[in-house]
Amino acid sequence: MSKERYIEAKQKWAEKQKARGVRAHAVASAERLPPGQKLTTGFPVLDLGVQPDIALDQWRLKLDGLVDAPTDLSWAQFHALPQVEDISDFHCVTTWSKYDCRWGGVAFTTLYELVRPKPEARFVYFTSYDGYSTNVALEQCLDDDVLVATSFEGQPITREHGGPARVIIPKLYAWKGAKFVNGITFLAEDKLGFWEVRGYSNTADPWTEDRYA
Ligand SMILES: Nc1nc2c(c(=O)[nH]1)N[C@H]1C(S)=C(S)[C@@H](COP(=O)(O)O)O[C@H]1N2
Ligand SMILES: [Mo]
Repeated sequence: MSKERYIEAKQKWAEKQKARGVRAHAVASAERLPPGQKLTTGFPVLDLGVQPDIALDQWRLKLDGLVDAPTDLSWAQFHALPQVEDISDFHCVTTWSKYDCRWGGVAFTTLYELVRPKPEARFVYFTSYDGYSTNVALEQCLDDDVLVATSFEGQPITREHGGPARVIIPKLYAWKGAKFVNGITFLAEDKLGFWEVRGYSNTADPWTEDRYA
């Protein structure tokens, strides 16, 4: 199941590379704003009141759990992986949306190739330097637009917006994307994250206003 998703994401990337420079927008749809959302041109900050200050030479991204090749990447090792840029829309559950965010970093599919999850891995649990966590089905992480991003609009992601690195999962409400990310664990069983144990929806689909469980 996740194998098919993975192949689909790789195909979409091939098409996107071809269209580079031609397509200016993330989605060329008139119905682009999910129900109950308001468009913002600013960029609000949402966090737990802590914005950890991580020196790049201290930064690590640990990938573990049900994988053949667990690893602990340094900043240099992370940047030695293929880097991509992608433009996507951002939807926060508190009802603001932001269009055409240009994120740069490593595609989730690249990390998937690197660690080779075992067939029984079906869920992903993300952890962060501020104590945050969130969980997503592996299949949803295997969309082509899912990134571990280190740049926004061509600049390093600022600390308030989750730098050095944050997860971007455009098709889900933004709490599913961990800022200050430091761990990605592949699991057989789902494990609820910070907001998911506090009543937020586990599936978080903006198009069905799947906000709270
Ligand atoms: N580590 C961490 N990641 C996080 C959060 C957080 O508090 N800590 N908040 C989430 C929520 S609710 C949203 S809407 C987005 C906000 O990202 P922004 O502050 O860049 O707008 O980050 C998500 N990821
Ligand atoms: Mo949010």
